[in-house]
Amino acid sequence: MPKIHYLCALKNSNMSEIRNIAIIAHVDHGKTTLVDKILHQCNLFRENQATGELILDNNDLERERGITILAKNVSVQYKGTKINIIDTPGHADFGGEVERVMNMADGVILLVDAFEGPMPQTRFVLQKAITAGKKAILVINKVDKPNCRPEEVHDNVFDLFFNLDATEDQLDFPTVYGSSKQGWMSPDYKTPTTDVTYLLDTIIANIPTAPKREGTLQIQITSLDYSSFIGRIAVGRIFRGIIKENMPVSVVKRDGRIQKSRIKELFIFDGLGKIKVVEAETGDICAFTGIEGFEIGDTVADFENPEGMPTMHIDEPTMSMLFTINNSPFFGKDGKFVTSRHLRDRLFKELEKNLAMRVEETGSPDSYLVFGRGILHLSVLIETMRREGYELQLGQPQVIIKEIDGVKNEPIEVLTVDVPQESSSKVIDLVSQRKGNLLIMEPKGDLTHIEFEIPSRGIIGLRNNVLTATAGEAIMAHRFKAYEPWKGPIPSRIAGVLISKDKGSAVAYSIDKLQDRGKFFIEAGEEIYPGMIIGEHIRPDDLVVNVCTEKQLTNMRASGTDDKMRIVPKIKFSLEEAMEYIQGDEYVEITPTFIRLRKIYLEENERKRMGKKLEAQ
Ligand SMILES: Nc1nc2c(ncn2[C@@H]2O[C@H](COP(=O)(O)OP(=O)(O)OP(=O)(O)O)[C@@H](O)[C@H]2O)c(=O)[nH]1
Ligand SMILES: [Mg+2]
Repeated sequence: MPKIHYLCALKNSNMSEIRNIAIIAHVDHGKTTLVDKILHQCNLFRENQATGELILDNNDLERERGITILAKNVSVQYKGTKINIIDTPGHADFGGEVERVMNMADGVILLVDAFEGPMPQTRFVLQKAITAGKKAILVINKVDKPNCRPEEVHDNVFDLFFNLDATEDQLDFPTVYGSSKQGWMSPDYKTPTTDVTYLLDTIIANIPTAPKREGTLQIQITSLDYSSFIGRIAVGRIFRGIIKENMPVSVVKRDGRIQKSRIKELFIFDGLGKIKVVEAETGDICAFTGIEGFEIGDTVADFENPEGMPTMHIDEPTMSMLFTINNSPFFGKDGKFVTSRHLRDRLFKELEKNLAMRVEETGSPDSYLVFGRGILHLSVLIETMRREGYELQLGQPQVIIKEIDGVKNEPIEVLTVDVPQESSSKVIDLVSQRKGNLLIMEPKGDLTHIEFEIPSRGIIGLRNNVLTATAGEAIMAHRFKAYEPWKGPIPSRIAGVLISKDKGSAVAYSIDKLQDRGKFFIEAGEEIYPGMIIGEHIRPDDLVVNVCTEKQLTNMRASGTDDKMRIVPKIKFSLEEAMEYIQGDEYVEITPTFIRLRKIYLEENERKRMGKKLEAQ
């Protein structure tokens, strides 16, 4: 969370011109890098401030993963104009956030990687921008990359605008070429410049000035900032009128109800942070406290004569997972927060700031159904909870099925895979098994670009298989398309698992003996318990194995034979991989230091009984 500077500026020093622009793109195309460079160049870094890369991706998870999770506002002064820039996340799970925050902008920078070209999320965000009537500037980024193809990518993007029904005016977009990483933007990719001023000038020349609307106050709360000290801070663009600190206002809720309230503190964006102000003018983007229990989409309006603004669309969750307390034999060994009360409080607290998340009670006080926008959206919460010291268990992720006109419908996604030509048939096989339909197959540089339509169910767990089949070379991206009638059963995980019979420490000798039965997820010395999943079986059924037995030391040469052991390194799952791996009768056990897989029923007889029961149903 950027630091708030408590400078009391009387008024925004520059009352004349404001430009509001959102920067949108597919994941990893370089948005945050570009915004950082713009900030850098507009000289916002005082000498003692860290000037490392990607200062904007400021929470731990964002930094570690190199992705943006939350949209962020920054602001620079350039040639006497204030430019508010909204950096958005590129991952499909956060697409709803992009659509929403775009409401605060009068134009967008569409960033496209000069090698990859338009990807599924490029199409999605551009579609939203075009429909919302925004003017765009195309930035073809990463032209420093070898094998990049800026001209071809430019033509592809033009076709995309055309196919998305852009107006004549929108089709007439300016194009800027450059390298965010190297910090330059230019009209021509063959002639690098030394800075990003060409882009800033293009913004000033092409993005309309924020209109100054006279009249009573109207701000729609579009996003929120969260501070552990202040709590929730509303963020929105002043559509009409001016806003002042301590001003009495009326809040028009989504359902039309009106709530009297008062603005407390008021901030505008400045560089990476915010500054406290006494008033802010029409067209600017501001943040404020004082409105109790606000919701996204609420309009903050005149105290006497409130006028609401049209409600905005908020994305529905697409996936759910059962979160339950840890009841494995190792519960409480690692975490600080382990009870159902802890879990409940933490999940409901999350709802205050996580806009696309929902939590539902189940029949049991130990379990909650958590609804989110996809695996990444849910895993970000889980990873955060681990770091805070929680232990919990997760059930298999489920896509949300809808009944439409009496017919069972499921979410369908567009999936693109870029892969070396020789691996393309393997990818097509894997995707077809999961009810994917091939739409397009064409060359892209020295790769083959393949596009499919596939049920969301089929994508869960697919990435791992595709990467294995292509020696890690495939680049995959997917994006929700629509709900369509149920496509029928999809084969689940093909392999069975190896399940531990005993409690204790895994022994190298025993693991070694079982290596022909499958691949292990544990290594010697790891503590395991009965019912824990310790490997993948080479056959489709599950196998209970004992890996806690030491070799019987019958003679002195025993240690010599141990030297011959060549244990294949264990398969280490990331959190997301674990979430995608498990089946309906399994859990992922999460603690601050461990990710373990287990059967829900730890005891073999019970497992069999419950399995038969399920089959009978
Ligand atoms: N070669 C090259 N790499 C770049 C360039 N711009 C960004 N990158 C790299 O691309 C990766 C992604 O950059 P980010 O700026 O985090 O991308 P982003 O679009 O903000 O990603 P999300 O927020 O996750 O959607 C980083 O490793 C950058 O260093 C560029 O111009 N050239
Ligand atoms: Mg980013």
